[in-house]
Amino acid sequence: MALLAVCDLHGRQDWYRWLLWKARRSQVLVIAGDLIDAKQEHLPQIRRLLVWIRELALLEIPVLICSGNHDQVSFPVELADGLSQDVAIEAIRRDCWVDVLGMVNPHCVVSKTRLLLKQNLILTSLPEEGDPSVLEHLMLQGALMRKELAPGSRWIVTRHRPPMGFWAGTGNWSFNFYEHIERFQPDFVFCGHVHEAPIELDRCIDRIGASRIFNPGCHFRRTYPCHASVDPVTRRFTWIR
Ligand SMILES: [Mn+2]
Repeated sequence: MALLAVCDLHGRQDWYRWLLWKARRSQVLVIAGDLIDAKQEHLPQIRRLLVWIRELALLEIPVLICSGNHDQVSFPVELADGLSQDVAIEAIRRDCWVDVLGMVNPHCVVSKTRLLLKQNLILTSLPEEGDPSVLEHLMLQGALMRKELAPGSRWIVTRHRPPMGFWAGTGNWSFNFYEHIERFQPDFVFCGHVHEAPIELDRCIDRIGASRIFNPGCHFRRTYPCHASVDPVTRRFTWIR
């Protein structure tokens, strides 16, 4: 099985096209936040992403996505017309537009924990902003699923900001990601946010106990995004930057 992980796509259309092509040969796709670039106009970027996530849905592969600091914008009401009424109402109600991706693509996991029995995977998406108790709940759900429902499955968590002390990751509020990784020991954690750190360190992986922490990094001059390809069973990985 091949899991493909990227982060910090910042609305780059060439990178999203590459990803759609690459996803055909992957079993799981992880995008660790900053899907759009907040410094550019939001509406066209989100509109293109809605088209993209529907194209990806046709491949029927599981996609794990979390929001990043650049994604902290409301769902533009202009886009509600393209959604069913239920989804449109829910989309406008939510604080973050990224959750909408999980509503239009049934294979996309955003801001929740889901067990995929067939793939033997547990996927947890931790949003960039939110009540720390909600994030803790998502981690508890994953830990319980692994213990009670699917022992032997691989648990994959994504959150945009790395845990404190890793790739200059910082706790921006009271949810201490490091402590939660140490406590629950998910198999894999995918982060982003600190674009240059892995490239400067020449290393995209770190550890907290039995957990492997990845940050693929971001290199704007490339025609493809920095990415890590990981086998969740053997833990073997390749990193292209
Ligand atoms: Mn970023």
